Amino acid sequence: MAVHGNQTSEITIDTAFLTHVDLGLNSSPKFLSSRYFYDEIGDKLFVKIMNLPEYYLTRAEHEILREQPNAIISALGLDKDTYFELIELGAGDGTKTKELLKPLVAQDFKFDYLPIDISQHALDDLEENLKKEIPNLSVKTQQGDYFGVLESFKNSEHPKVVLFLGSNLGNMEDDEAASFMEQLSENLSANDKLFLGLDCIKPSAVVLPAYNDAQGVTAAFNLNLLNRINKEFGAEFDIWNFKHAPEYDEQSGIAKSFLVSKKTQKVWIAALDQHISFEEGEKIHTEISRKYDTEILKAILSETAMVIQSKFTDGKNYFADYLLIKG
Ligand code: AVJ
Repeated sequence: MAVHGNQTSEITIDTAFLTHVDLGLNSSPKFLSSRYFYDEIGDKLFVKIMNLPEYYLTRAEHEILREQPNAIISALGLDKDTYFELIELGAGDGTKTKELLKPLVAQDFKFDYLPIDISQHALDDLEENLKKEIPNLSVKTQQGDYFGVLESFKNSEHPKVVLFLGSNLGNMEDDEAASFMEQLSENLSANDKLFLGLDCIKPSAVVLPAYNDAQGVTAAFNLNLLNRINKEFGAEFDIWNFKHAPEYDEQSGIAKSFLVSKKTQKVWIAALDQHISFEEGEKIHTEISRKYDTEILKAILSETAMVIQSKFTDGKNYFADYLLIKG
């Protein structure tokens, strides 16, 4: 998986997370950020989500990478004699990426693969797996959040290809996504590439079930945020008093997930020395999963030096991988 939150033991308090909980639950309307979904349990639930019949995103993008690797590689316009860095933001388990790594190695391209993830554990697993499956691949893992690592790009004068897959950009509001892309663009050099995976705008009948699966895995994933607050901050959320409620606006292409209070209640959070009050039906906004089309992507890129060079889609046109080039 990709956008991991901080991995925190129960002894150390994640103060950034606590400050966020204080802010988000004392705001009106209430919110919590999806970046905190990914503790150990959240990571496991997300792996389950990727395998759900309703969650088409991962399968659609995997199909693109599995069926069009050579078209993608040729679009990257790489020179076989020039070393480059293949950087992946939020590498996760590398299942999809291997579809590109294998032919790149087989075709003798000169490159290092630099997967970046906030979770050292995920990186160690990935490195071990790649050693077995693609022994000739040079892997240099980097632990950290995207922004810290983006800065370090500047210190390297090698050509770069950045992978940002899985529609992880969709977890950002449009203004955040725009400034993220600006920052990324500023840290790249002319001709560097970004291969960006985005979920496409499509009917509600397809999108909503992906965020409201029959087995309730996505509900458990969303509710785990409250369990995490219980564990880390001595809170007393009873998750049975909340329900998972996703919404999707077909017009804008924005999916949002909420946790809705089933009744009027007060919840104690020890680390904040505070009760949080909820009315019946009151929502906590926990996630945005934006869907894109080319116009929306262009708007997000408008303040950057990045331009769209090509677009790859799956057979159902559910998902798109855009190849962007820094002008
Ligand atoms: C990992 C951000 C792409 O928004 O679709 C899956 C996370 N949330 N089910 C998404 C997620 C609920 C996922 N991303």
